[in-house]
Amino acid sequence: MLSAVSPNTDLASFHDHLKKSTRVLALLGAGLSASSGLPTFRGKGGLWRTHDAMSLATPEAFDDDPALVWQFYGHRRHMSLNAQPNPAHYALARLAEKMPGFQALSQNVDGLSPRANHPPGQLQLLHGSLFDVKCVDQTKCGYIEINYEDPLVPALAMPTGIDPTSDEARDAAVKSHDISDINTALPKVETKDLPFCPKCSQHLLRPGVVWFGEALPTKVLDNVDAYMRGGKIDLIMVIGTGAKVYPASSFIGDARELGAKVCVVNMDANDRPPGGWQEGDWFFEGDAAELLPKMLE
Ligand code: BV8
Repeated sequence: MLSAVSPNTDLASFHDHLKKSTRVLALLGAGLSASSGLPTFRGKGGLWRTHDAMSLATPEAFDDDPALVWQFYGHRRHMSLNAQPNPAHYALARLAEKMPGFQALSQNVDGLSPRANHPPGQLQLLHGSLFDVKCVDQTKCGYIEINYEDPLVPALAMPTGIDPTSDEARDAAVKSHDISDINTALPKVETKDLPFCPKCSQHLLRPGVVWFGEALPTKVLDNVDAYMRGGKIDLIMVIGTGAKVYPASSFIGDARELGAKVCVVNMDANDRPPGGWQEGDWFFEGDAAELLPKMLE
């Protein structure tokens, strides 16, 4: 059912409200990094078209085929390291410097907000980071490292010459391999060539991201909880996200209950907040990289 309310698109009224605000949240999604050249989950995912990215972002997928999942994450590490933060990442980092009561809640694992020097105390990485690498055994071993190596191990090196996200990679796979699986554009990787834990040397290392079915990091949830308990919230910006993933999407309703007005920044007018538009919401349609510097100046 489409909500009867239609959102405000007037930038001056948004600026007025932001100027009077002291406690502001921003829920960030893959659309924030789209202009940095990183594919969104729902968009054309390049090489991973034949795999729904969500189906690879699970513990079961890793148990079932750790090499394929590591190729997926090795590829995303490669793309993220070769991408640059865009003006939207910088605009949010500048807002954090000016407004101590601003917190960014990012669903992104691409490392671009930290590389835009977003103050770490004002950035909650809800779903971890591609550059945290940890032992699969976090109960007994618990090893974790921050690692920007590309490739992480030689077996995960991107094939030189062809950009694996390009159509020629797809054509190459179609021409030279079984066309049932586009991922044959990448060489077959054996488990023995995947990264193993240097501490316990028994288990594989895994990407330090939160997979579907896994709990978000306790520390991060505690930080969000403490922020929510800090009193009235003036505004939550919902930037470049379909807000379909829980519990991240639930923070929008939580903020509304604490008085926040909602401002959506999205390329797609259909990606409205959960529960639809409410009186006083803003919607700015377009590329976050274009809009945010204007909105937050
Ligand atoms: C948990 C890290 C419990 C990995 C990610 C049924 C109903 C409700 C919930 C569930 C359910 N079944 C299961 C669940 C729970 C599940 C969930 O929500 N599933 C969804 C699919 C329904 N959630 C979980 O499993 C979470 N854990 O619940 O744990 C628990 C508790 C205790 C103990 C044990 C367990 C964990 C969820 C975290 C999953 N990990 N990422 C990785 O990245 O590989 S989620 C991943 O997908 C992203 O991080 C992000 O959150 C999500 C993708 O969403 P978006 O960021 O919105 O990206 P998307 O491509 O979808 O959209 C892009 C948007 O940008 C679009 O709107 C587009 O229009 C816009 N856009 C594009 N370009 C631009 C733009 N906007 C502006 N400018 C542009 N240029």
